[in-house]
Amino acid sequence: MATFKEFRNNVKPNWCPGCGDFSIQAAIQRAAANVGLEPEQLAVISGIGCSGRISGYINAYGLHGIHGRALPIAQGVKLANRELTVIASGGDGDGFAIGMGHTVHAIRRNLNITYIVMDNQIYGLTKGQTSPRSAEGFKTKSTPEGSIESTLSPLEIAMSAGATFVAQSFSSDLKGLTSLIEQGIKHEGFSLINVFSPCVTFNKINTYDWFKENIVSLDGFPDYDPSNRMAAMNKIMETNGLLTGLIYQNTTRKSYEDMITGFKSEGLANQELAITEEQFNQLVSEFK
Ligand SMILES: Cc1ncc(C[n+]2csc(CCOP(=O)(O)OP(=O)(O)O)c2C)c(N)n1
Ligand code: SF4
Repeated sequence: MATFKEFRNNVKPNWCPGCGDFSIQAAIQRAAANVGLEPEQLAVISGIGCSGRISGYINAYGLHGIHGRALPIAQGVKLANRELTVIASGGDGDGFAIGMGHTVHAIRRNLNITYIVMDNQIYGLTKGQTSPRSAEGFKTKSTPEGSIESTLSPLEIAMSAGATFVAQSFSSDLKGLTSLIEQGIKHEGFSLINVFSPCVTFNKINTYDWFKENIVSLDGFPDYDPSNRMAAMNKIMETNGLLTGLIYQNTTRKSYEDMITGFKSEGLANQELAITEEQFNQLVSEFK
């Protein structure tokens, strides 16, 4: 059985020292090992951003896609080969700005994919502009007088889009985050895990200390029932979206793959070719 070290490759991340994304990478590697995966059973598909580089830093199948398009690619991978465990990941800009249309529809489509958003509440790669997650009044180069747009609440949007698994974590909580990713991988449907991941270079407001002071952990609510949709929505709103833990899970709804009539359960690699080798070569030659 693979250990988390086998999910490492020899590419050195070029994230800034202290970036929250390092711990998210470690948590994905640990969770993959803990659920018993081998590297060839995992695909990590990412968008563009500092966070989007993650697919290149994990020893598994990977695709570093285009900005805001991690989810369409990840869904294609899953539909092509449902034997693969598919993790999609990227920044809050990637998933909640340019990619928001895909995020909402992937949530309601409910394919068996784990989507990990590395939420630093800013655009890191492009050197510090506001993201939809930035607070009102947040000053950046693109908003020198402070952002005048309201902050988007991905958890509320996910709940109203019919999400079957909604969780939130903090990159410093390696144990809690690893456990949530394991639960997300095991969940039979789409799991959204939003992870606060401080950008130490450009976001001087939402720092490690800021998150530590403001996060509200569900560990403090032993009677909380994550199957109660109304309670989940209330708790998200009560805590101004700063709640961490497994917030909502619906285990009764089937995944998209399980509802398509005639969908092949075996991965493509294990299926007979529907065309002859000659026809296949002819097809390939048309792309030369
Ligand atoms: C289609 C397209 N539009 C814009 C960009 C420029 N761009 C690259 S990354 C990025 C946002 C980065 O922020 P986020 O997704 O939150 O990731 P982070 O770098 O903070 O991890 C933008 C706007 C792009 N690469 N492609
Ligand atoms: S700019 Fe911010 S998000 Fe990007 S690597 Fe540096 S700390 Fe991380």
